[in-house]
Amino acid sequence: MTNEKEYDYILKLLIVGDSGVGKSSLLLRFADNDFRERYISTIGIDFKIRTMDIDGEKIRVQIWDTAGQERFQTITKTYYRGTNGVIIVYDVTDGDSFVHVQRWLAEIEQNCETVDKVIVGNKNDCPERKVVLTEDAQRFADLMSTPLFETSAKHNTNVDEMFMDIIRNALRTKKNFKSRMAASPKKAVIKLKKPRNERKLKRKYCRFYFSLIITNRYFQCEHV
Ligand SMILES: Nc1nc2c(ncn2[C@@H]2O[C@H](COP(=O)(O)OP(=O)(O)OP(=O)(O)O)[C@@H](O)[C@H]2O)c(=O)[nH]1
Ligand SMILES: [Mg+2]
Repeated sequence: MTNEKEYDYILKLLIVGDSGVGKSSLLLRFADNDFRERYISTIGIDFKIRTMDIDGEKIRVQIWDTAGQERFQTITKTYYRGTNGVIIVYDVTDGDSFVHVQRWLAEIEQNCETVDKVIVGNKNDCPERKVVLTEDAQRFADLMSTPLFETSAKHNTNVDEMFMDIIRNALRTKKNFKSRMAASPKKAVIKLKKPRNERKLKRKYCRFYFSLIITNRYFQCEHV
């Protein structure tokens, strides 16, 4: 048995994007430095864990690899909760997968509170087949205020750089949030206003009781 702390921070990342863009391949390259030509579509969800040292701290990163197929979308949605970073992948040789990035971003917006994002153009290893130009992708990423990386899981280009960028950003956000919470715990308390209807109803009941008292007094007076 060891007393050593297993990790200082835990981060949860999610990889989303259309089917076949190379989500699982990116994860396989980052976690195991491996690549497979054969396409085996992910069923539901899969995940890998990597523990790393960043600036002297142990960071445990859980990376959830979702299935791009439409029929798994309901399952995917349940995994957004508690996510620190989302990697949105498209295929630079498939224009539709790039167009759909906007849809993935909207889904993240709907399902996550505070989350760091990165847009990734994968399969950037065959210039003849490339249809999504870097400048168009960069313009879109700038518009969305999201970093862009072009990668190749096959040639191992930019994969580590992309993962380390989102991990560092998500870690910074998590630390900032923690220190803000520690500095002003009171600010974290959310005061809920009573719904208007409930207040109206209360006022109505008060008036009703008041008129009962008045009527009662009146009757008592009459009887005397
Ligand atoms: N040329 C090239 N092929 C790639 C690259 N990354 C993945 N592929 C191939 O693309 C196919 C699909 O890759 P996957 O990683 O399974 O795709 P996915 O996004 O996980 O697909 P789903 O699980 O169905 O959502 C496989 O045949 C991979 O070998 C890449 O960087 N370059
Ligand atoms: Mg997959």
